[in-house]
Amino acid sequence: MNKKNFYITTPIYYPSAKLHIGHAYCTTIADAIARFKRLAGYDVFFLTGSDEHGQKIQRTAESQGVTPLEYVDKIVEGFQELWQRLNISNNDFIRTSEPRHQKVVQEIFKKIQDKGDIYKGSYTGLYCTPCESYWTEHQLDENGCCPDCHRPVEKVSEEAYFFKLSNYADRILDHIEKNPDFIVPTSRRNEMINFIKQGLEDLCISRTSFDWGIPVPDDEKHVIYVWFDAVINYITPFYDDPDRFQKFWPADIHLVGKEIVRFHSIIWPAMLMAADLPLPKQIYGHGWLITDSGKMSKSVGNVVDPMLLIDEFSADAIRYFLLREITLGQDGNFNRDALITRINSDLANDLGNLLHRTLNMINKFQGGIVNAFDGESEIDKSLKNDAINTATEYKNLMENIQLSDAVKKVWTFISRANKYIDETMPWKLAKDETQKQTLSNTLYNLVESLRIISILISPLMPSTAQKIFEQLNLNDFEKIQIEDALTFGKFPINHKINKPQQLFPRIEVK
Ligand code: ME8
Repeated sequence: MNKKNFYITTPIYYPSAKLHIGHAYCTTIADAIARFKRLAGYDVFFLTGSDEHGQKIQRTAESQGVTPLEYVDKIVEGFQELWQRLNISNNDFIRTSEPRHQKVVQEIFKKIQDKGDIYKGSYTGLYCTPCESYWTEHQLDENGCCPDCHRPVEKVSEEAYFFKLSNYADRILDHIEKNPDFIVPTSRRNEMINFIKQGLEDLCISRTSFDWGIPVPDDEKHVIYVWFDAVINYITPFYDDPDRFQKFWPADIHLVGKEIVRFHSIIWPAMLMAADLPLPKQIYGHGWLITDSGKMSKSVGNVVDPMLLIDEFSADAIRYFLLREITLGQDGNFNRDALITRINSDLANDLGNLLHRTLNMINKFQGGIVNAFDGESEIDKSLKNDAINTATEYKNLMENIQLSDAVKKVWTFISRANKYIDETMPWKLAKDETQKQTLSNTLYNLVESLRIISILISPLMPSTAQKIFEQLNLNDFEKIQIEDALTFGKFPINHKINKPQQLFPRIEVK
């Protein structure tokens, strides 16, 4: 049988500074989706990377007395270390300074140029260097500054190549209107429709004022505009490999922050149309992490370093918080107190206690052996129904990328299983010889619930899921599939479990 394929991307981040928790947020979401799709039997390609060219990087490198490549090499190493520590399962990592990327960008440029949709002209415009964006007068904010970052723009005049974006306005509008899921959420879609209806101007796609970029083919005085270069990363890994191109392109989801939806849903599709390539299926614009002092941003200096958070609380605790606390598509608050509350109540308490109590009782009352079950009470029946309903609803929610709701579903079931312990009182059953089978049934239902829970949380908190698997002494964690969570009663009988070990220590609040 042919495997189903799935391709998801994150933005490729600028190595102009270390990454903050906002970047970790986007990459964690993409990772949870990628892992869920693998769990659901898809052949997944998950891509992230670094967007290394442009004037801003060149200036920063110069100010530090190093070459741009020396400068980015070091920062990008930090990106990769962060993704490793956060347990990100990307299949490839694109650096736009790599020759494999340069080659594809030049080929696409040439292809569009040969077709007549790239021409040479002269450009005078208002340029925001931090955002690498040109703006027209009417797009500036009320202070005449960049509408995205609100910093001053510079008037720049240069000979330049242009991409005939204006040629594609009608086709793109038509595509957006005919494909309601092309831009999600709807608020972003409406913004894009309004933006296009105001008219699209041709896009200046080359620069001569600096040289840290990919040269324009046959005109090396120009480097290609960093956004034209960057979006092409999404096809770089398989552009020269027709089988893989066929397999993974078009991408299923470009997950991006809401501020760059425009580049992904208008400019990138127009470039693809010009190059006669299919368009991505969906652009998902997620919201921002806000701190008490506003949107987290490198230049404002209110960033939270994810590496320090991982050191302090563990990768899975951070992943849990990001996935649970913020509804995808909306802005969300990042707050240390809220993080600690979640860790203590949901992880240490709800999940940790369920595992600990269950394994402890099996060790204490049955010598660590999970016995066969026989018969079921009304309470057992309701727990089993809840388990299956939870797994089924979780699957639907994850398929619809309602991650936070999916997490909440699982935790409702965890609370329910804890309550089952209180209702059935295994410590009482253990004192009564005639209740031996009921005790076995109860403990069976609990470990089986934990098996299902560990499968459901595996895309969200992969190392915690694996730890639970190990404590349950189950094998083949790597081979689990979502179907394994949809049937109650798969836990092996006469099976020896391990001693419980703490998953999340309680954080003392000073
Ligand atoms: O824009 N909250 O790179 P970038 C949530 N290189 N997400 C945030 C965030 C916040 N406070 N801050 C950043 C670029 N992000 C380009 C992309 S793609 C072809 C080129 C996330 O380093 C969010 O996903 O500025 C946002 O879109 C991305 O980081 C911007 O990263």
